[in-house]
Amino acid sequence: MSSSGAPQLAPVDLDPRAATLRLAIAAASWHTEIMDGLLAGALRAAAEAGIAAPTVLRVPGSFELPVAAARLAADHDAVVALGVVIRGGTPHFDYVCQAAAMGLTEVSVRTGVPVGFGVLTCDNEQQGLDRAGLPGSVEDKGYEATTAALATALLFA
Ligand code: DLZ
Repeated sequence: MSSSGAPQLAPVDLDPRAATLRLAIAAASWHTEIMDGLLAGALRAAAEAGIAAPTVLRVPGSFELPVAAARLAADHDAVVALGVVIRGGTPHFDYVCQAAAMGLTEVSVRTGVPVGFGVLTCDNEQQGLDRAGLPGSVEDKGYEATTAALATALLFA
């Protein structure tokens, strides 16, 4: 999927009421360096929106993101799910990616709470590093997913 055509959304340009939103970040723990970049980007976007202390919940893997998002959606206005899944030699990749995507979609639609999709589904580690908002990365998917979740939550605030 190409990122060309992405909207130029910046947290500082959001409605100032963004600062009052209850934001939660659910973050998986596989692939530490990439995850650290995604989480830093999400926290940077939150801070730029005026949210100093979002809830951060670490889960073991991306498969656990939907249940975490479901719990967090109960008492937050917006949720961001962060994870990194890297293709291996078995079909496990497809099952984890599908479970995360379908599960997070289900949570969002059922609860009406926006869930930002910051789960990288990569063929190799370099693809993740390129999108993690790290020095040398070309994209910052944690930042983007957080901004999208906040912008969507504001539509209903
Ligand atoms: C098992 C597994 C594998 C092989 N790869 C990843 C991965 O690349 N990224 C990720 O977030 N999680 C991975 N997992 C763990 C699963 O998401 C899950 O935590 C376990 O299957 C336990 O439910």
